[in-house]
Amino acid sequence: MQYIPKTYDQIDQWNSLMFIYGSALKQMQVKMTVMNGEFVHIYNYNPIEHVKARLKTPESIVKKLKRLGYEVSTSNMTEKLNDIAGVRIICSFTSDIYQIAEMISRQADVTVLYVKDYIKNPKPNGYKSYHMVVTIPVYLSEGPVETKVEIQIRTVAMDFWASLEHKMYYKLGKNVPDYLTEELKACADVVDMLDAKMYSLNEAIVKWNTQGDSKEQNAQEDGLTDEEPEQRDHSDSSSE
Ligand code: 0O2
Repeated sequence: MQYIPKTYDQIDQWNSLMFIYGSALKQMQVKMTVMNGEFVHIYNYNPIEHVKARLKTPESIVKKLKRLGYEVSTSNMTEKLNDIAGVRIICSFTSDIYQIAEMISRQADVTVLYVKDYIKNPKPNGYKSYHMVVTIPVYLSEGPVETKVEIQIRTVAMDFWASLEHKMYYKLGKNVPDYLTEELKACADVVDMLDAKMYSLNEAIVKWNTQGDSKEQNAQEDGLTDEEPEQRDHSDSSSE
């Protein structure tokens, strides 16, 4: 964020910052809804299962700044933290993730600052997700304010794992027995397997449907649709 508007500066910097981040989140949510709607309209398929948006809590902001060794200030908050506004997009298949990421990058007013692909390069604990840090302009009366939003894109299965791991372990950090770490890693492998299986199952269903459609089309071209044999039977019997 390059500047904090003067009018807000006088009132309350914290509240005005959170207002701007909150507005950026709302804009991202609208973008997701439009993108998903367009996809349904064109391909009759919705890649996005659901979207969660959250503003980082004051406690979490202070904790993260301290953990990173920065003084707690509004300027450090906007400069050093990239996930004050966060959007999580949950989709069905890994292939959807890259398609959604591509659609987001193509948006004219979105600037991708960087990407962390924890799907191609999972964390040692097994964490998988696709992270993008982008900026989006929030249009205030004094002009646009480029605002950072962290976007996490993951499958339902990856989200299930990450949510549980977050509750059980991620925030505790150290002092967790090794066997728990190993169990969580083993669960992450199961998630991998499930995602791969569901993907190939879906591919098989799509292929089967497409074959069904082309058989139907061929039959129609040959004059052999489902209804026609019946009609032929009637005409045959009437002629007998
Ligand atoms: P919370 O409570 O979700 O806010 P960067 O922002 O890129 O400068 P950072 O923050 O280390 O550096 O980025 P990273 O590694 O991409 O992680 C950002 C967020 O991803 C985290 O935010 C988590 O939400 C999620 N995340 C990253 N690693 C893990 C993990 O191992 N397990 C789980 N469950 N989530 C993870 P916060 O602020 O750490 O937490």
